[in-house]
Amino acid sequence: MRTNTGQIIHLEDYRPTDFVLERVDLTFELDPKETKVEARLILHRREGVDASAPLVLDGDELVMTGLLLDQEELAATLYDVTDDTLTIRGLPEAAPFEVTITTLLSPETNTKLMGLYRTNSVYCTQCEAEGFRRITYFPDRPDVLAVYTVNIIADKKSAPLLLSNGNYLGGADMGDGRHFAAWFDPHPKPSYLFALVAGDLGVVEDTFTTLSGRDVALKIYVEHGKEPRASYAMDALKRSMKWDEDAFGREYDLDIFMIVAVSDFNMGAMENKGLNVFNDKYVLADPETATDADYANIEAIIAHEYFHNWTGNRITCRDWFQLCLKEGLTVYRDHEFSADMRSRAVKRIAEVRHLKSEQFPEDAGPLAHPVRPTKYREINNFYTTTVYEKGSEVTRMLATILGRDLFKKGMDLYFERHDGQAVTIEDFIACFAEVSGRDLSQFSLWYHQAGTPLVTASGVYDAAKQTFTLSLEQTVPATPGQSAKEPMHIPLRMGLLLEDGAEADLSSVTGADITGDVLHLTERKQTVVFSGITSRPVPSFNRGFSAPINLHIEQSDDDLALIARHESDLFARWQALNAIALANLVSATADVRAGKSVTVERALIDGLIGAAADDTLEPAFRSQALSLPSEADIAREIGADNDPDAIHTARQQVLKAIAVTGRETFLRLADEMASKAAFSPDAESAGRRALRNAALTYLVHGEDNPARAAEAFAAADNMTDLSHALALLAHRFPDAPETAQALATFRKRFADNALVIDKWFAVQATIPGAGTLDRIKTLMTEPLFNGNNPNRVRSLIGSYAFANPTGFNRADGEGYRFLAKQILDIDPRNPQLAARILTSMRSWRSLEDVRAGHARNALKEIVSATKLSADVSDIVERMLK
Ligand code: 0A1
Ligand code: ZN
Repeated sequence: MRTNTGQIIHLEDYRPTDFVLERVDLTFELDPKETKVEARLILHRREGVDASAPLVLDGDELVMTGLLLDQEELAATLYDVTDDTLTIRGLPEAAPFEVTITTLLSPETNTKLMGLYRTNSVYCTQCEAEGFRRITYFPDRPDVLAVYTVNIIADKKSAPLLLSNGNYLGGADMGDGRHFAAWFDPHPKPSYLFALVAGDLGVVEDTFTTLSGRDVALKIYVEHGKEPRASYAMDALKRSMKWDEDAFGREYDLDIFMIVAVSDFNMGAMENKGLNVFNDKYVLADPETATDADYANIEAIIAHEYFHNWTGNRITCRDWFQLCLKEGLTVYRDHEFSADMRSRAVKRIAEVRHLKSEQFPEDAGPLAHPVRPTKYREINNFYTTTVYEKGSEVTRMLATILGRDLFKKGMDLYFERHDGQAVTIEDFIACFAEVSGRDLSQFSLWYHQAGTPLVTASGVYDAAKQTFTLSLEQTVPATPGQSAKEPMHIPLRMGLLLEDGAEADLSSVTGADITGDVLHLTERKQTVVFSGITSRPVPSFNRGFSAPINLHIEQSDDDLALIARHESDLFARWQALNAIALANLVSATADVRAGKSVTVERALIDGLIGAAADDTLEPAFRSQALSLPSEADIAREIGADNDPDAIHTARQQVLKAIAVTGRETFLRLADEMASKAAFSPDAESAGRRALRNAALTYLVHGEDNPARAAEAFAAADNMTDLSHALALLAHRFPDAPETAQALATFRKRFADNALVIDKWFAVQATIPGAGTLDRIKTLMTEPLFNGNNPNRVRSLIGSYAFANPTGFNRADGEGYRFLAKQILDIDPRNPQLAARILTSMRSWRSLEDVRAGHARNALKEIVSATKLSADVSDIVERMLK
């Protein structure tokens, strides 16, 4: 295990390397137990660097069996090896030199899934962030860009396929049962983008002609027999390639683009140059086994990894502090792609729901950090929703502030100026400052200040003067290591809705800059006066969620209902409905805790049912309108002293009240939205399924028996409907014989499809209530469960900890103790996975005292364990601080 558990890396300590790496030649002789790697590195001393400076290379769990300098064995006095470095002294002053390092690896026993490992008999690598140093000693940092040649030698029978980055050079039979292949990648790249895959896989092939007329071979490799399930991914890939040309003018730059789907992977996917490696969950789909959400995820992740070819690969990060440079920007690009492929408003609603449920809690808890952090202990722990999703929102705000044309100009300049470089956020921002002539220093605070800003707004209408005066105030909460914050530049898209349904003209204004419908909030406090307002206006703020903030405004349900009915921005309509629902759910929770009966407001019931019944709106939007804030959303809104059981009870009662009143509407929708055509994964068909299933959810909650859900389960002809019916049964009627029957049927039908069985695990892990823990313990002894596979662990243990508020937050603390035990069990095998699952406890301080006490004790149990990984100790210590 790595021992650098105490070392903190600081941004301010960044220095370029002493040596410049020119070329890398790698030769792999693959063997499950003993793979030999020979790495030839051609380097020279950087100009101005002291002639006595040694070369220090990174390593991690390596066994070195050879070391040559310019093909000569190196005297033992000229080098040192420690657990994580190789230091070589006495190197030439100016001339280039060649270091040849031989290492031995054991892919089969590499359970961390970093470096070279085996998954289902396939050799595969994962090098981001610091996995390359587990292959050979190397300057393993993103600002070291080199050209790679890779030779792969392996047994011909078990590994007929030998892949690496770049273009295929050639190969040959070696006459001894082995064969070899050589690859050359002409684009200089950092080591984290290196990849090698070898094994026996099936392939789906296609071609794409780029905008300049070059033909690119496209290949998606999957396990034999699964080829038909890769056709949607191929389609998404071709659409991504075309979109990046149309939207950003970015063309692909190699003769071949490959994707390999593997079943053991710590994350979603990886953008290695020309050879993306994917968690198979984000490649494989067909109607029988994939839900509409799975299809949407595949489309988004295929696009994300492909888009990295320019934002990440051609232009990469100078150091890992700049991770958002590639991730925030690439998420923004994949969001825009999906918005163009699907309904923009519905996509935005889903993004904001995700941002609020994942990033807002991170930003409000002990793990909060800036989008561009300034220190880290374990970089793996910074692949966070803040870096990714908030990073994307920051890019979106830049586009909002600059407007479409200037944003595009800035991107063009960025691509032109920095192609082939490893750069910083400052370099990125400078491009936009230059093309717009704007000072973006205040805007840059979004990268540097953690915490979700809170904007409070109140308005006064003066009928005599026909003015509307808006008082705005922003505060950014204190976060770990940052107590005092500066005011930010918050671009608030807004409208003033008038009595007659029209919108006020915002151009006559004092106290703030307004461009189009964007109000630029830049001071701590701002008083903004709009003139020529002919009736009391209803302000609608943060259209399209133009800024990732919390907004507090006293607004009556009537005003919110008006927005929900008349806003021209569809997202804002949903936002208003959601605000009505959230306020009602919070007060319902207080009612439950006070032992009172729950009040469900008319505005909520009418608003939801009205939206659901409105045939002029697209079905996907109506299903989003019907979907109440989650229990976690309610807890976040309450903020402190949370009782998850009370929240659950309150939400169930509200659901039931809506179900009873809206029964006729829901019956009609369940019928009208039923599909008459063959399954298609397109957004419009998915929207109809979503609306039908939302209606079914209410109907089932309004009834006291599982008949309707059981019937839906029996009738389902696709995985979206089937898994939805299964969840309805299990969550609403966990102990009914119909549920046991459906779970058994599902298991039997899909026992040979691990990805579908993950849904079966997740459904059971998220059954509300204290009894679920025992169910999970039993499921862990299931032959279909495999504690070494990250997807299995995430679907059973991860779903429980992240997505089962009542089950996990048992008042007796058993849920936390169980998780602590699992973390300590997983950590030695796979620290990254353990650390990520542990972040499920990030909001423990907002629980009521008894639960918070149990949670603290469980965290203390982890922290006091001997031999924790850097990954887990970093997370647990920050959570306890
Ligand atoms: N760069 C990838 C994410 C990624 C990060 C670390 C990994 O290590 C296991 C794997 C993937 C992306 O943004 O898609
Ligand atoms: Zn990414």
